[in-house]
Amino acid sequence: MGTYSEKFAEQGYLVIKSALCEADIAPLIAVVSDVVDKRATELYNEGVISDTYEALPFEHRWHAILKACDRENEVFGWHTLVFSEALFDLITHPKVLDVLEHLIGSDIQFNGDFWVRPKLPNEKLTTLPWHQDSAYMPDTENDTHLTVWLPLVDVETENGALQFLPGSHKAGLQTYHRVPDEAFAVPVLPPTASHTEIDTLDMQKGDLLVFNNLVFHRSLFNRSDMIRWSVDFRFSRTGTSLNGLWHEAIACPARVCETRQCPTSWQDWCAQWEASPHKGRFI
Ligand SMILES: O=C(O)CCC(=O)C(=O)O
Repeated sequence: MGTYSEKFAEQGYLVIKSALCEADIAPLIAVVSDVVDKRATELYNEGVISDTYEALPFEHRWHAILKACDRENEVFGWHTLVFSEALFDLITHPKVLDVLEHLIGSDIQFNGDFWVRPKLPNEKLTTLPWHQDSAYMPDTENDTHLTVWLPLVDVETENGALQFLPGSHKAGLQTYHRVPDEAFAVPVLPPTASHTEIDTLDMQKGDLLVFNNLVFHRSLFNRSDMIRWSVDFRFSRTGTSLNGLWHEAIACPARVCETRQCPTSWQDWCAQWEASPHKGRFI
């Protein structure tokens, strides 16, 4: 497994093909599908739509509902809507933690940050510019924070794959500024000027991507007619300061060295969530 960590150190990211199986991901897809179904029923009962598009597959239904009422995604990602045991089980899945263990050791904390992204066709809101995650997580650039990103549908260039600049983490956190019409801060200097190689990640359901908080990446425009659903969550070595990040209140230990088990139960995490100040702050 030495190659895992060597490649990760060199590139700043890593894709593990078929790390998970259909049964590992299906419960979260069921949660997301339920959210879509509930929203469709509400809109139908309010008389806003005349069809709930029940027969449409996961990768089309939410888009069809929004199109029918001439609406768009209100947010780039879903948080509270998908808070569930299925999500917790995926975040703390031994297969996920086994990958992380090769990179940061076996004392692993979940940082509390998670998003399910409904990336719609032709949508700017969910098309993220070149960035390093530390640009959006103040005071994290001196520690390692890992994002695990899982496609919930097969992903390729056409429907909004992620692109990476291999090795770009080695130059550290760059300077960012806000520009008109961009929802996210962007680097002052375009990173492609110093990194010519762009790696576009075609990924299948079950593949696992892990990347660090300093590697440059972006999310392509979705030019297909399907939704590019994905989920991502973040981790660090236990004890790494989260410096008051908004999700700190729902951070928890995910694996302990002695047993290599997750010491946090779903009930524990639920209790943290119930007590957290940001509960309900995000959709
Ligand atoms: O899922 C995406 O489209 C973007 C994800 C991303 O850039 C991130 O998690 O930092």
